[in-house]
Order: sequence, then C-alpha cells, then structure tokens
Amino acid sequence: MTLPISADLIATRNAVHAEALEDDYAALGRKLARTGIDIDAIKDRVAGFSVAVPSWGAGRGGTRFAKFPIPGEPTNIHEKLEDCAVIQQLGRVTPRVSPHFPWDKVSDYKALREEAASLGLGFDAVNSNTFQDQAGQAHTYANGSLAAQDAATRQQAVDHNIECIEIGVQLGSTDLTVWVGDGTNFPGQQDLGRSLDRYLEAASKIYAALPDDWRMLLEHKMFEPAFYSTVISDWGSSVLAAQELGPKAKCLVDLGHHAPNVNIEQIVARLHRFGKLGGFHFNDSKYGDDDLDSGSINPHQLFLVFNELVEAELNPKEGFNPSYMIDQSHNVTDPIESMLSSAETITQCFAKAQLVDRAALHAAQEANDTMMAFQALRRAYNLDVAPILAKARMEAGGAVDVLEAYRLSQYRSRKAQERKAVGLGAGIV
Ligand SMILES: [Mn+2]
Repeated sequence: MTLPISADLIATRNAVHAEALEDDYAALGRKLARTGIDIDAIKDRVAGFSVAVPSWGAGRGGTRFAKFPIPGEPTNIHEKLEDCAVIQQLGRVTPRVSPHFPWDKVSDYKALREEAASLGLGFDAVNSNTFQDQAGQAHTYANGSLAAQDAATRQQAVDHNIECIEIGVQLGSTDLTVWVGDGTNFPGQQDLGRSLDRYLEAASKIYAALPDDWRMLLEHKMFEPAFYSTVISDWGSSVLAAQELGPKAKCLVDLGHHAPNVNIEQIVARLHRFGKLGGFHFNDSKYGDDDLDSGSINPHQLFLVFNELVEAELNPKEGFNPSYMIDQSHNVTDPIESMLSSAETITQCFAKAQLVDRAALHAAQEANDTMMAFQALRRAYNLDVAPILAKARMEAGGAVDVLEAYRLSQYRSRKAQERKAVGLGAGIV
C-alpha cells in the first residue's frame, strides 16, 4: 500500500506532540476515573467509530452564484480517492468513500475497488443522480424523475438506480441512497397526492432490485431545487414511504434538510422507534441546506443527535446500523482540511455522547428532576475529549495534529503541479 503522506513526517510530528498528549490523556483519564469511567474503554470505542466521506466533497463546492476552484483540486474519481486517502491516513476515522453516479463513472469497477483498497479505502453507500440531465440522455428530468408525469422518464430514473446498485455490488457497497429533486415551484403545478403515488410506484421497482443484504436509504429534503413542494419533503413522508416500500427501505437524515430550529435529535429518536433509521448526512446549517462544516454552527445539536444514537444503540429496534457520512460543500476552504476538521468534530460528539452518565440521566428522568437530567448531558458536553481522539488516531498510525501534518506535507501544492486545472463555473455539488 502506497499512501499519499510520508509516514516519516507523521511519525516525526507525533514524536514532538507525544509528551504533551500523554500528559493531557492521563489528566483526562484521572478526571473520568473519578466518575467511574475508564478512559481506555472510551478510546477503544472511538477507535471503532467511522464516518464515510463523499467523493464529491473532495472537490471545491460552489454556491448558486459561483465556484472558485483551487489549484490541485481533483478532477476525476481517481484523484478524489487519493485525496480521500489523505483524510483517512491522517485522521483514521474515514475508511470509506461514498461514490456518486454518473459523476464517478469508470469502465472497470473491479479495478476501481482494488485501487481504493491499495489506498486503504473501501466504498460506502452508492448515490444515484436523477436531479440533473446527462449528455445523450433520452428523457429530461426537468419535470421530475421518479415522480415525473412521463412514464418513460420514470423508467429511465428507475433504470439508473438499478445500474447504481449493480455498480455498488462490484464496489462492495450495501446501501443505495436515493434523493430526488422532484417537486414544484407553483401551487397547482402538480397534484400533490398523485406525484407521491408515482414516486412510490417507481421506488418500488428499485426496491425490488435490491440484493438481500442491501438497504435503500431515502433522503428527504424540504426545499431546493423545488421551492413550493418536494415529493419527499420531510421525515414523515420519508418514513411513510419507507414503511410502504418494505423492511430494506430506511430513512436517511441530512442535518441541513429541515426547517430552521427543527428538533432533529427527536426525529432520530422517532425514526429509530419504528426501525427506520438508516443513516446520516453530516453537515451544519445556519439558514437552510447550507452544507457548512459539521459542528461549525451548532456543535451542541450534533452532540444531542449522538446522544439519541447512543440511546438507540442501547435499545435496538430491528437492529441498529446507521450509515454515517459527511455531506458538505466546501466553498471557501481546502476540502481535505474541512473533512479532516469535520470528521474530528463528528467523532468528538460521538465520544462525548459515550461519556454521558446514563444511569444518572435515566434516574433524573424517572424522578422528574429536570435540572439534574440536563446536567447529566451538560457535564459530558463540556468535557474536552481531544486527547482521547488524538491518542486513538496516533495508535492507528494517524497524526496527532491532522491539519499541521497536512500543511507540512505540502500535498496540495504538489498536486497543483500534477493535476490539470478545474474550470470556472457555477455549481452546487
Ligand atoms: Mn445529503
């Protein structure tokens, strides 16, 4: 395996940080021991945690107005995999890449799987795309895809999703994520009931093509690109569709796909209650589907989501195996740096949720002791778990300070010499 960053560089920098890290880890260990928590056990759980990165997240995103590429940006799936390998090599929590078709199309998927493996990577959920037209496509998605009025358009969208499953089987994936841009901009534009009927009929054809061990993850979104209605607008529509489709259909929660201030952690608890929690797209939001870096705006919400996930894991309903993925648009940062930072934030929230004194929380809840119940969460949220993550990373061969190691490696400027420039343009990705 030839990894993109020099192992010597990582080892040299880790040696510089080692003494301070041991000191911080020991101090935190003593603090946690006073409440009966074994820090090494938490570190082991952190070491077992992972979140996938999206292939498209390796490139610079854009807004509706413009995209500002950076030198050395990846231009194809091979270069994206190399960048994802940097994130995994340094951070050690992102061993899988979620591909998107047709953006990541190649002629030989067996070779692509081997290429990823040689970089220390596997593949996560396969994402289909029926929200934009491709060159040479027979039917336009301008008026919808799985919910389109035109039967041939719906069939084309079904066929594309089935092709994604077939590609995913070759890549070792077991999940298909389906998000559709179908919806309307004007009252009266489509019949709200019949469009959902058409979606369900088309989605059931995709469902029928799932291998036994596969899941179909339905991603809801309240608005954009359609601004009056979307066909799978919210978690309610999503869970009803998933229930109608069958046990392999689950709901995927993208943190940015809700109205502002919606209680997303409660949605997590509800979906889990009905055995329909399929996965997450992590990002953060100030106003809408901003796709900002995870935890950059509201890290407390991210912690509360993980708190519900820990509760869900302790009370499994039809299994508990949510698929975690970062789904962000990096408009103003180096995407590798954003994903390193975001993966660390997500893991921190996971670790803090593990540190909640569940017995104290549950006892306070039973006793209607509001303040102590809140404090049980607050104590865990206020802990600085950075030493636990850094030690887990170091033991797995990653960097204690991921951003420092990345910058010292000069990876991006090296790639700027090798890779062809990305063109200017608009584009949400
Ligand atoms: Mn998403």
